[in-house]
Amino acid sequence: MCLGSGLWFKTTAADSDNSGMQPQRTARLIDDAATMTVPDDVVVIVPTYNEAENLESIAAAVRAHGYRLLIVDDGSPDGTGEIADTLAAADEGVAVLHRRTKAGLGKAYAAGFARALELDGKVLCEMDADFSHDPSDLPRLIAAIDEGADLAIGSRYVPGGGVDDWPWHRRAISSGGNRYAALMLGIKVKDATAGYRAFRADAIRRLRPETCDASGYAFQVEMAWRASEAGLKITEIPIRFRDREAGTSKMSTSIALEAMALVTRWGWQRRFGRK
Ligand SMILES: Nc1nc2c(ncn2[C@@H]2O[C@H](COP(=O)(O)OP(=O)(O)O)[C@@H](O)[C@H]2O)c(=O)[nH]1
Ligand SMILES: [Mg+2]
Repeated sequence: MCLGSGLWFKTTAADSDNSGMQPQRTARLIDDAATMTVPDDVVVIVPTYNEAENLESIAAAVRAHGYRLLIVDDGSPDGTGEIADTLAAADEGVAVLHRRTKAGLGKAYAAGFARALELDGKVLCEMDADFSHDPSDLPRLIAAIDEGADLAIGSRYVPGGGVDDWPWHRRAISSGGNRYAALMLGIKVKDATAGYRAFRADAIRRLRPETCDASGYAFQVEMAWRASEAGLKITEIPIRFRDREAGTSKMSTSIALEAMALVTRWGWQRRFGRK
């Protein structure tokens, strides 16, 4: 495990602008509540496994907003980790967490959250590397945190949200998984499997993702469940989810089965009181 880049910068582009204009940070603190998130407070965590074709453009899209980027790569054999190191070397707003082997999306996020807290992120986002999550939706998720949410979920299943160009079997897994999770766990969230999220840092400290059971995509359900059990404020923001254009999906039968088995187990534990 090593970091591709050393220090994070703590100023925004506007802060270091010596053109005589008011720095953006100061202007916003005067205009808004003192708790208003500035771009440098945000760490967008992007897990990668074989995303060489997508990484440079997704990194550019995140950095264009001024948000910090943390790439969590699980030893991708296609050179994604090396691309991440090059990006981090050229930009101190980009960091890389290298993990030796592919251990699943959930474990990658748990490690990423721990690192993002060490880096003093105030709002921690989850986003896929493949443009299924449109980076231009990030400000809406972060605005929901500023408006009081502890967790903002980019949701496909609230009015205005949806899925474009997914094959029928992926739609079935996604909507069936959501309905099953709602039934077994009593979660009110409409899109509990969504992987596009923003968390207030305190919410992550409370939810302790490093103690989650799930290794794969069930991690998203587990975190939504924990958040709802903890009484955190969850806001769903409509998003259009698009199928990836480059690279291949890592969704597999074993990942779907892990999710199904875990949700079933949690549901039984919930009903019969064993934790
Ligand atoms: N680090 C890491 N990233 C992963 C792993 N599995 C998936 N990802 C990443 O998680 C994101 C979502 O995966 P993807 O294959 O697009 O899933 P799909 O959109 O459900 O088909 C992508 O950025 C992947 O590269 C993993 O085991 N480790
Ligand atoms: Mg994807």
